Amino acid sequence: MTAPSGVGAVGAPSGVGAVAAPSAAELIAARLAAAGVRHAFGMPGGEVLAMLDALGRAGIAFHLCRHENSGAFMAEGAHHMTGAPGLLLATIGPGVLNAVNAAANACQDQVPLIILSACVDGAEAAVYTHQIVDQAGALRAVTKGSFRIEDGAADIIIDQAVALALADPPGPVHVDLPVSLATRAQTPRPHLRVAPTAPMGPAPGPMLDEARARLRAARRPIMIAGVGALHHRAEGAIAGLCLAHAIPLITTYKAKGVLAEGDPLALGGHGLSPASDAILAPLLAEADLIILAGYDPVEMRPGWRGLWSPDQAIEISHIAPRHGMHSAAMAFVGDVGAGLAALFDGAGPAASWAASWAAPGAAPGAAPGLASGLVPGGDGLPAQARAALAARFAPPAGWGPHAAFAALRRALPDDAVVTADSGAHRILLSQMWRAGAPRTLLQSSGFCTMGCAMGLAAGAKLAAPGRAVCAVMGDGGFEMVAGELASLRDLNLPVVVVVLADGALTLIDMKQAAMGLPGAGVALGRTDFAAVAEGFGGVGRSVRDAPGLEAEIAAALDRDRFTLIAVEIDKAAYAGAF
Ligand SMILES: Cc1ncc(C[n+]2csc(CCOP(=O)(O)OP(=O)(O)O)c2C)c(N)n1
Repeated sequence: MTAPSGVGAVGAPSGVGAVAAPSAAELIAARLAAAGVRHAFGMPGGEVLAMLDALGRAGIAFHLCRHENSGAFMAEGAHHMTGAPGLLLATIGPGVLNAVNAAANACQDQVPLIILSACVDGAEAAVYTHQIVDQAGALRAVTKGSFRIEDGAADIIIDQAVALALADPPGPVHVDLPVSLATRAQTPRPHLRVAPTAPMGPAPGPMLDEARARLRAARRPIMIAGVGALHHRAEGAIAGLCLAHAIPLITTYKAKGVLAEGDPLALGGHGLSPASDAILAPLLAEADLIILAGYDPVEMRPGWRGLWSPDQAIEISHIAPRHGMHSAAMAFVGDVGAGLAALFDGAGPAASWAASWAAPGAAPGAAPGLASGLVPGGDGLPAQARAALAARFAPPAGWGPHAAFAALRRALPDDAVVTADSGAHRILLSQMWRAGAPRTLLQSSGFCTMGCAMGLAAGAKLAAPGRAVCAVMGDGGFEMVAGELASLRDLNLPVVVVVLADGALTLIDMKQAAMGLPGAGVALGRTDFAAVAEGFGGVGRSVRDAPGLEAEIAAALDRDRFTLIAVEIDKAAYAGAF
C-alpha cells in the first residue's frame, strides 16, 4: 500500500523543504488507508471536520448519509464488496449514539466496523457538559472494544482498533478522538510490520484421526456452512469438496451462494422459516455425518437448537462455540478452509446418499415415509428435500410476494447484489432466492434489524459501481429510513429500491394473529411511494403484476439515478408462506 499523499501537509511551515509533523487525524487516516479503507460514511459535526479533511487527503472518500445508523450499514455494504473494514465517522453525543443499533448489528452479524467519533478533551469535560455523554460506556455492550486516541500514540491505537475489528469473530470497534488532539502534531512511530500467518488448521492428534475415520466411513454426509466460511474466504474450498464428493450443502442466509444455488447439491439458505426446517430436520436426522463449516447459529431460529446429536457432527469453526444451540463430538477452531483440507486430506466419504440408498436389496421407496413426506430411496433424500423445498416456496398462481420475487430473480443479472430488510418479505425472499455467488444477498440475519437494506445497498453500489444493486424492503422498514433516498440522489447511486407495499408490519401482524390477539399497532397508512421517490429526485413507479415489475427493473437498470418501485401486494398473500 503506498503512503497516502496528504500526510504531513496540514500546517506545514513555509520554509523550503520543511516537512511538518503529521497531526493525529492525519496519522489515523493514513493507517486506515493502509488497512485498505477507501470509503467513510457519516454525518459531520464541527468536532470531526479535521478528521474528515484528513481522510480525504489520505484517499478515503467521505460520503454523507442522513442518519448515522444508515451510514454504518453503508460502511458494511462497502466492506462486503472490498473486504476492507467499514468506517463510520460520527460526531460527539447524538451523532455517535445514533449508531448504537448498527453497532449491535455489526456485533451479532460479525461485521468489521470502525466507529470513529469525536469526543471532548478530558479537561474540557470537567468544566463543560453540553452534548457530553460517556460514549464508550454507551457503546460497551455492542462493540468488541473502545479506544481513546492518546497524544503520541494515534497510529498505534488505530492499528490496534483495526486489528481487533478484523480478529475472529470480526465486529465493531469504537475509537474516540479528542477534538484538540485531531490537529495536534505527532511523531509517527515506526510501523509494526507483521507478516500474515498462514491459515491454520487443526493440529495432528487423536481427535483429527477420529474425525478423518468418521468422514471416510460416512455414507450419508451433509455439510452446513455459515458466516465463518465467508470470513475465511472458504467458499472455494467448500464448493470444491461438496462437488468432488457429492456432499449436499445447507447454508445459513448469510452463506447463501457459497455453492451456486442452481447446483443440485445446493439445498439453499435456511434459518428463519419453520416450513423449511420441517423439510430439513428429517434429512439431518438421516445424515450419518454433519460437517459444520464456519457455521454460527446466531442466524438461526430456536428450531435449530439440538437438531442433531453431537455424535453426528464434526465442527470446524472460526470461533470457539459460545452458544448452547448445538454441539459436535469433534470440534476444531481455526481457519475454516485449512480445517476442511486437514479433515478431507485428499479423501472423502465412503458414499453419498444416492449411492448408499441404491445399495443392492434396498428397494427404492421400501422404507416408510418420513414425517416431512420424504421417502427414503430412489433419487436419495437430499434430492427429494431439494425438490420439496422448491415446491414449498414455489409461487402460487396469481400476484403476490412470491410472484414478485420470482420476477425480480428473472430481471436481475446473476451477479446483482440484493439487500433485504427485516420482515415477512425477507424470510420468503431468502428461502426463494437462488444466489449464484456468496455476498450477493446481504441482510441483517443475526440481529434482524429493520432499516438495514437501504444503507447496505448504497454502500455496495459505491464500492462496486459496475454491479446491479437492488434493495428489497417492507413498507415499514422503508419508512424508517426514507430520508436515505436523499443520500442515493446526492451520491449519484442508481440503486433500485423495491418496496413491498402491503400496508402493514406484516411479520408482526402474522405473529399477532397467530397468538389470537386483536390487530393493534401493526397497520400502516398508505404512502404514495412513487411520489416520495420523485420528490427526492429519483424515479418512482408502482406495479401490480410480474411483467410490470420485470419491465420496471429493466428500465431502472438503464438509469443513472435511483428508481423506487412500489410493489403493491396484499399482506394476506404471506399467509402460510414460510
Ligand atoms: C429496528 C426494528 N424495530 C422493530 C423490529 C421488529 N420487527 C421485525 S419485522 C417487523 C415488521 C417489518 O415490517 P415491514 O418493513 O413492512 O416488512 P414486512 O414484514 O411487511 O415484510 C418488525 C416491526 C425490528 N426487527 N427492527
